[in-house]
Amino acid sequence: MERRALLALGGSALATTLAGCSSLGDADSTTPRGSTTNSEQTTPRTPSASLRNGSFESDWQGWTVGRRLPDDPNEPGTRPVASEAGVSTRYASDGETSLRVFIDGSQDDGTVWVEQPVDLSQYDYLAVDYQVSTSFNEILQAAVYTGPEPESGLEERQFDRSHSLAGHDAAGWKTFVYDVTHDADGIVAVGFNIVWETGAVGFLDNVRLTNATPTTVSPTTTPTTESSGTRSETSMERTR
Ligand SMILES: [Ca+2]
Repeated sequence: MERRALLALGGSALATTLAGCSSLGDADSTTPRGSTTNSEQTTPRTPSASLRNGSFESDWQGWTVGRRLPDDPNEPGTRPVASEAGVSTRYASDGETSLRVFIDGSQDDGTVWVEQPVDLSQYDYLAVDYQVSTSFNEILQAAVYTGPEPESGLEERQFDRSHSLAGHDAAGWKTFVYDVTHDADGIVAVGFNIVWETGAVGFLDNVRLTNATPTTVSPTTTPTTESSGTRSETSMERTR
């Protein structure tokens, strides 16, 4: 448990990460990292043949964090609204950990995701388990992208946000399946978009690429995803 404490990007120079990806790296992820600049995006990344660490059981291995965030309304032009991305043991649909994302929705807008380069030519589907709710108040949206890596990074409009996290018959883990149409090297990006003027936390887990129809999970009326209470969120990336 200690190992996962304080995984992260600590974040002071927030503006530099506004539209960029922050490398979380594979080594020593317990060491807080400073903010990064957009120049890191120009570092060539080698797509792997398969998705790595899709269940977030190996800390951040394979993933980098991306953001498109509006200005903090209290400090326009100075910094973006707050956000966090962390590997959490609070809930998991597979294994023991999942991805936790927080976004301050005070501007009704903002997208935070994790991404990695993958050779997509072997795959027809991307499946992601998201935590869904019974509330009809849609605050967060699932935001998913597969395709070529844009030179200047992903933008909100490029994400598939068609699957709703709200209005389900029961709360818990639900698999959303997306067609993979890009037949070459590209990226997989999974995360959240906020559309309501409040802060919100979302969880996703078990990201997988398949060439056959993926197996899926759906919440039952008796939620089974609650942990015993002895687990806790131990890793966090905070941007301010
Ligand atoms: Ca997991």
